[in-house]
Amino acid sequence: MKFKNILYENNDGIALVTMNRPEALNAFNKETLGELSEIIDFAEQDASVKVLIFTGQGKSFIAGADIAEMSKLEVLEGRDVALKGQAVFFKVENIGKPTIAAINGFALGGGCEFAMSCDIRIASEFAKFGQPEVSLGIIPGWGGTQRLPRLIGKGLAKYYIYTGEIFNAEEAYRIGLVEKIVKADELMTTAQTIAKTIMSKAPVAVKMAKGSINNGLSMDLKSGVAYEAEAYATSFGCADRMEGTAAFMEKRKANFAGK
Ligand code: CO8
Repeated sequence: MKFKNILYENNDGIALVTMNRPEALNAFNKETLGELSEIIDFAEQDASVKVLIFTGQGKSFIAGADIAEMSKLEVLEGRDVALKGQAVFFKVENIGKPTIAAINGFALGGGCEFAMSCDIRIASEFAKFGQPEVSLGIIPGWGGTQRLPRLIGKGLAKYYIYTGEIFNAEEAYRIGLVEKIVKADELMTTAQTIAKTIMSKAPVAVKMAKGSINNGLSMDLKSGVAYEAEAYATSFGCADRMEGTAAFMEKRKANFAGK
């Protein structure tokens, strides 16, 4: 698949999605958002794609929304772009396959919001994070006011959103915004190792776990665990459950068919 601002390749089931507008630090313009949306639709349908890894070309992951483009928008156009980005990030969050953000550099504003829509975030030691929108006279509009407090808690989210402070990978790890920090030259191999580990597990079980976590987080606890029981039952009815338990009993490696 060929796009103007994003590189896409499928390496043995791992879709590598590289934001490729380094001259603008991979900022999201409308065109790039459209391309990302197409990629998610495509990867969802392509059964050969098992896991997606997102990263950025050059020194940035994604430096946010394209400020030059944003500065020309009327109020209602701004609202439309906010809604469009939110819809695309919902798609990213809810694709039925695991997603990993391999954050190589700046993950600011919309770039941080995008990373938060992925399932797992790993950061290079040189990554930088922040929601600096208030410096531009706006607030995060692609889910930042909602996903950041869900990930790091209300107080810290307010601190970083009100101050616009840019912080490093160590702080991102300390507050739970990223799951791992690695040396810059180990970022992609670490992301691939995580992807391969997930791929060795029962695919339907992983998909059910994702749905259960994502859906449960917008429910009260009782409804969430009820949802979990149904997702559990789905995994229990799969051939993969028979294979997984048989492999354990027979002391061999499971060979999951994803059914
Ligand atoms: N948009 C457009 N261009 C950008 C962006 C951006 N977000 N970030 C960097 N660039 C461009 C620069 O303009 C520059 O271009 P040029 O070479 O033509 O002058 C090039 O990328 C390189 O950038 P710098 O020279 O600034 O690089 P530095 O290493 O000196 O600085 C920084 C790097 C600190 C990342 C700096 O570029 C910066 O502060 N960028 C802006 C970060 C930011 O504020 N992001 C948040 C944007 S707002 C947002 O994301 C809201 C999302 C919700 C939108 C809702 C709908 C509208």
